[in-house]
Amino acid sequence: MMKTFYSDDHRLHHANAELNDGQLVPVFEKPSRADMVLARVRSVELGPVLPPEAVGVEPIKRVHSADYVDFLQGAWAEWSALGRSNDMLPLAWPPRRVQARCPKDIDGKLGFYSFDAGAPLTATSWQAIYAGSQVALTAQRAVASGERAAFALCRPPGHHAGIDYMGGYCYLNNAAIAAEAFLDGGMRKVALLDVDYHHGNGTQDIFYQRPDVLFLSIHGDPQTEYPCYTGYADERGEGAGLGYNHNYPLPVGSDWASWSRALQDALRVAAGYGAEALVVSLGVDTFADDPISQFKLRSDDYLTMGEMIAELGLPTLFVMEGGYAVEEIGINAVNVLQGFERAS
Ligand code: OKP
Ligand code: ZN
Repeated sequence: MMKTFYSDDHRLHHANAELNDGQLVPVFEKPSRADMVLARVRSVELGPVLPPEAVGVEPIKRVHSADYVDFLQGAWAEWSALGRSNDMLPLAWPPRRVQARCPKDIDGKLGFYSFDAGAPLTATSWQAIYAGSQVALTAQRAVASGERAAFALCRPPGHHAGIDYMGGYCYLNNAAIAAEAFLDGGMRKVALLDVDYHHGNGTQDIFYQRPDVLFLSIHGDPQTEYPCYTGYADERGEGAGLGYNHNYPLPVGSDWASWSRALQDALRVAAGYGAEALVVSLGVDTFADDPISQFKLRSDDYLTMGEMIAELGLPTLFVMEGGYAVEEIGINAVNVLQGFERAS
């Protein structure tokens, strides 16, 4: 039995539109994603579904800057004070070679605290974003107190969110917040494996100069795939963190044969690291029918993925990230968890 942590508050984040191929289209990152995963958790009787505890904002500020968290929390009030009621989207960013200072104006702030226009904020987004972080932290507590594994059914996702910026549907980096909570609870080393189709640039940013979180990410080659500028294999960490960042960029069209070779290598690196816990950024947009991604994994492959992850033998926290083939997202995500359970 694996416990799932979940809050209905995710529904409070439902933006209207995003830019895709030069036009505004309905958002891919929508509430039905989490609803489908929850329905699958229930129909296969994975285990109990539990609400988050009120862990609070402090563990969030261990990972994100206080000014960024305050911005997220207060953004809508600033926006609506100007009489605006559409979703908030940034439209200007500081270019290279300027001394970027955060201005007073909300449009300036939006660009200052983001790296793309892919993270809209609505009137109630903060409540959903915050609830997601509490889901991750509550699931983390369950694993820290002895559960072999737990599932944080977070929405919106988090792995593109860096120390002080949002982007790519992500606002708070739930997986990074949970990894930090393991360390703050007394662990010395945590491994964070990101299996989402997109490079976890935010997670990489947060831990790039640190040796206490090993970051491993398997994703589409940044030469052609979002988030466009990071995820190359030669990004290996910096300073004390050198050697603790491992990227596995794979070409568009990669199938389970090549994807699982990368996973095998990542798991070998993780095994040699001596982690006391594993956090998995669980995106299932590697699925062959995903509408915005281009790997070729099939539903059964996710069972094997879970089995392989279980073989590490570490206390494991799964944190939901991407996956946009809504009809199959529940089957695919829960297959990872069932494969894990089967091999544990
Ligand atoms: C978030 B997560 C594709 C545009 C990509 C942003 C994707 C964000 C993915 N035409 N837009 O990593 O699943
Ligand atoms: Zn993704």
